[in-house]
Amino acid sequence: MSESRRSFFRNAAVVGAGLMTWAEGLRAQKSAKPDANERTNRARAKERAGPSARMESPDIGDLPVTMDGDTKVFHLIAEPVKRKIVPWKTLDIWGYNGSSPGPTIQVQQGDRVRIELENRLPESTTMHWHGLEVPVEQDGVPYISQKPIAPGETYAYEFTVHQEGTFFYHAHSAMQEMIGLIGMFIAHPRADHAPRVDHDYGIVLQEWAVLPNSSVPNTAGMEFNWLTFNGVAAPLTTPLIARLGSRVRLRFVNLGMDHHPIHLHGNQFVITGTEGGRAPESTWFPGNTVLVGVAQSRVVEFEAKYPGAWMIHCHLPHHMMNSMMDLLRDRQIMTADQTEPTALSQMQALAARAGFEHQHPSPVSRDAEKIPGFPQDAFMEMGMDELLQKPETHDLPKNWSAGMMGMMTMVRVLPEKEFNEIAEMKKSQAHSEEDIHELHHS
Ligand SMILES: [Cu+2]
Repeated sequence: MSESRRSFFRNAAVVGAGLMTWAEGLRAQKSAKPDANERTNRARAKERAGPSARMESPDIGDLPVTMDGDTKVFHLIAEPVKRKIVPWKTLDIWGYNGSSPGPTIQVQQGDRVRIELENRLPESTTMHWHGLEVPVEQDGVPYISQKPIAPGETYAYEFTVHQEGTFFYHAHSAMQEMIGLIGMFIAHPRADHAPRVDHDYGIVLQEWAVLPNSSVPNTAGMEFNWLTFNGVAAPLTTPLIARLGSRVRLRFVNLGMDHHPIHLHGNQFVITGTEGGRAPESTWFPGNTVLVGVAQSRVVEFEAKYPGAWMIHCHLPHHMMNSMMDLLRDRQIMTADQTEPTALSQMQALAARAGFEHQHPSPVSRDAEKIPGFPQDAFMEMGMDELLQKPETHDLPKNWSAGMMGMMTMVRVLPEKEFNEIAEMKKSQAHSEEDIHELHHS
């Protein structure tokens, strides 16, 4: 019996009522005449033995858990953090445990959880469990369901997670949300959803209004100029890796001022879940763009049938670019530089902060500056492959980073050999990081 089945039966024994519902559901499913899709799905599910994929949130980690009897205990620290969002720009924002978004909390449906929230902010805060059905005194609304948690205080939230799905946690005050106090809260179902997925990725969408040469977002401003996936803008976003022939789940969570139409290249997906949990299969329809509204979660799944590096990005044009507001002087009075030498020197000024040499990779015509409207994207591409080396970017085409900006990442669908190569690199990187950690602590 697989581990997940075993733990399911353990849980089921505790909540007998849950078992009944599940067993009835299973019987109902069996008695219905399977259509071709279902047969394929079942065949596929059979091939996919072994433990279910744990959700990965690239560029942010998981919050560690300890046990107190049967209760899962998490310790969240609300605090100011420095977040490098692109190699040449670091923001002063607020987050949890050194990260914004905060580390991901992953639990199993049915778990009893306690989250100790330590407030190291200079002001009061509370925590709201977005989408979770918790007793009202755990709801995290200042003055209404609890007293605000003062700076220096720790407050414990405790509840049982009877749902499954893609939820999130956030401070329940507008400005604190906008300066980064948010994280994902994933509740895995007691029994795996069918069809099983092989890869499961979570992404938090955020936006920031940062004035020129400032590092602190203006949380009252509406001029959003930095758009991030999991707290980083492309090309710093870590590509998602998927094995060719696998089934991939992507979960998007939005807590900003704008709705984001997230588009996947070269594939069709179905929306299999929302901030309310799993959607019935009868509601699934194909698409390749999902609108992730403010305060919503959207979960999509697709079969990774086509090898390649497939973009995933917000399709609002202004959300597919990085801010050039730090280039002062003439950029303030004209749309962009029109001559190559001045454009190059401006871009080099930015590049110098991160320590790389800027060479714009795409040619322009000789009479370009005589054409009204020029330039549009001509000088905006910044190739910095060498600063972005990690297993997930291994072997991408030269200058790949010049094509990536803003709310953008990619899913790299890789044949067995390439997939395993990168998986091995990730594993040995994780080990060497552990070694470094050991060294520092021995
Ligand atoms: Cu967007």
